[in-house]
Amino acid sequence: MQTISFDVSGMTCGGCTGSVQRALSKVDGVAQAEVILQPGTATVLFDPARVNAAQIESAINKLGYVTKARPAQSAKGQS
Ligand SMILES: [Cu+2]
Repeated sequence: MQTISFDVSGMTCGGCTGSVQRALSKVDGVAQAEVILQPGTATVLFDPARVNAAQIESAINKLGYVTKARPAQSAKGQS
């Protein structure tokens, strides 16, 4: 399992985070997804043998949000 964090922009309320989270958890190979409204991040635990970062990213893009994977491997988004 691998963790990746994405910056997600365009989310404005809890409905947005909820739909991103639902979409991510439907992606085959994603074990867990945590979406935070402020500052707009999605942290995804996934199986790299079944899905890659680009596929996860496109699942977010399909909802209309702009996203970019963070280069850092470890998730430490709780400033
Ligand atoms: Cu919203």
